[in-house]
Amino acid sequence: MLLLTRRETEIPSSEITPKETYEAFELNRRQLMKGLGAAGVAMALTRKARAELKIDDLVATRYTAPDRATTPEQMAKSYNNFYEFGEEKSDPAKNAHTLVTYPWNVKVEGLVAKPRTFEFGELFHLQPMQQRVYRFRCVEAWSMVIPWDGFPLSELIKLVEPLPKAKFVQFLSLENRKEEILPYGIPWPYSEGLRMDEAMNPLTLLTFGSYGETLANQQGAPVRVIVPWKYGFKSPKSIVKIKFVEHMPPTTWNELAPNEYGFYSNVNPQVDHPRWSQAHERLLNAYTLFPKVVPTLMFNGYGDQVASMYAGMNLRKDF
Ligand SMILES: Nc1nc2c(c(=O)[nH]1)N[C@H]1C(S)=C(S)[C@@H](COP(=O)(O)O)O[C@H]1N2
Ligand SMILES: [Mo]
Repeated sequence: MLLLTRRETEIPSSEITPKETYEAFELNRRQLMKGLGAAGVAMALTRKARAELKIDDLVATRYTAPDRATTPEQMAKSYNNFYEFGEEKSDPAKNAHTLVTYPWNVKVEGLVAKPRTFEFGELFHLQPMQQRVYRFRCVEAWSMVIPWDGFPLSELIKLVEPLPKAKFVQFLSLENRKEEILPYGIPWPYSEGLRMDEAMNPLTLLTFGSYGETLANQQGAPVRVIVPWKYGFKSPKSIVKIKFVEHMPPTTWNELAPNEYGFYSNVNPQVDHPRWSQAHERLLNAYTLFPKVVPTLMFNGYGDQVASMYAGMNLRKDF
């Protein structure tokens, strides 16, 4: 991991990735697209190919880490919330092997000029990969520091050309009642949403991997969204549909308990959850019996990049 600056700054790829590596990837990508076409690219990412894929070799741009140690990889992959696969933090790692991630399509629909269904391989090759080390804050007052691999969701959004009427984006996760269980009477499928400007923010990552490898099933393989300035539940896993809509879409937690989970759910140490404080968090970035407790940062520390989107809003009301 490269730690060049204290804060997340975009570092031109030329400064970090050897030029040859990036050019090789670009060449590879273009040859793949030209020689094989979309179907071929899709074929090139069969389940086996994907399992062997080192996303790290494809990373063209790297964001530097925050002032915190990175969570050990095994910790990030064994302490998860993925209610489709159980209620306990250890359940997803045990149960998510039943998730079938190939073939996988993501349907992009609604208020767009160019609706389109992407086969996973097409989606994967849309843009050069970036690695972004983000703070990740769960609403349950614990947090991790995770290197995610993907590219800004905005790149996909630009491609489908949203209509002026599109004001929100809804994400729907895989619905597979046969293999999965949803506790607390959570309705299928898991739904999340962002306002259009939030979805277009360069920090919002369409995510295919972590720690330089393809996502583990329990992390939401093969593709999820990561929104680092919001509580973790706003980062939907294993998505199959992206829908552009005019009105604020229904979202799983907001529907379930609107007084506890707002639509925006920006990380905010000043607005407590009705049942606990959000002022601090347990920092899960080292193997220790008593994790460090640190103050939670407004917008999870991403205020410079996101606060302007909420200027003039009452963040107690629109929590
Ligand atoms: N489909 C789906 N996405 C989901 C969840 C879920 O239960 N189902 N849990 C959310 C919650 S509460 C958190 S904290 C993060 C956890 O992501 P991680 O396991 O990669 O840390 O995923 C979010 N995305
Ligand atoms: Mo969470």
